[in-house]
Amino acid sequence: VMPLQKIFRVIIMGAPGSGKGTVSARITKSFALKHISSGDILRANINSQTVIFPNTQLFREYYMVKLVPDDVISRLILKDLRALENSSWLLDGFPRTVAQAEALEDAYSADSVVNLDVPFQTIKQRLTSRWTHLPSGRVYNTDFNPPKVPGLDDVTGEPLVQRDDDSPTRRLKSYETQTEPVLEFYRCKGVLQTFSGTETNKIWPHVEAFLHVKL
Ligand code: G5P
Ligand code: MG
Repeated sequence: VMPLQKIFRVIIMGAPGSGKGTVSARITKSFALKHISSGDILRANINSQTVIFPNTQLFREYYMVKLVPDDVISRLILKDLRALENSSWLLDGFPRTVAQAEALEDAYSADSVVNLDVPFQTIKQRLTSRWTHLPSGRVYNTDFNPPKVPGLDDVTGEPLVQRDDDSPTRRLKSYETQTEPVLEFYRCKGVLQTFSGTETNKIWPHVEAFLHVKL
């Protein structure tokens, strides 16, 4: 892991299923950044039945269909970032709306925003070969990272499910209307770096080379 000379704050962006989690895991293997994933934080909160989502059904509804309200997610993420005051971090899944980007900007400025630009058609194909363990949010892909036993979660052995076909479409729509304006927000600040492609393995070397120079 490459140690950093100064504190560095990086955001990774991209549509649902574009590979943010996969690329983040590779980044934190190579660079000393702490990975903060909004999706992981939300899932951890739901699993521990904390006050933010006392109702599992409500969370599922958010998780599958719509975004969590800006004030709820901003409060959660900023609390975690404050605990990392003197560390470098990699933020994944947040901000997803301009209101969230502004809330973040009030506290911290991003040094760099890595944008994964993957065609929607590729993402739709990817999501149809995707299987999810609903209680934990663990995801598998029958081509890319299959479960050890087909149809079963590696950790609990419980059955995996596929989301209804409609849900990727709706999530991509929400990305287009609510999250794409965030890219513009960072483009104006001069920190946006876009990486285009259809395969994570081909995008990754470019991201790695960029961060080597940047960090
Ligand atoms: P999440 O958890 O942030 P999303 O919607 O951003 O979820 P996700 O699923 O986490 O999307 P990702 O991290 O961009 O996608 O991608 P990934 O998991 O690495 O890869 C997706 C799949 O493709 C995996 O199965 C992977 O193995 C496979 N894959 C990767 N690369 C390749 C490849 O090259 N080829 C192939 N064939 N496969 C590949 O958010 C979840 C929910 O939480 C709420 C929302 O409701 C959201 O829907 N939420 C927020 N709400 C409001 N504001 C926020 N800031 C929120 N953050 C989360
Ligand atoms: Mg993710």
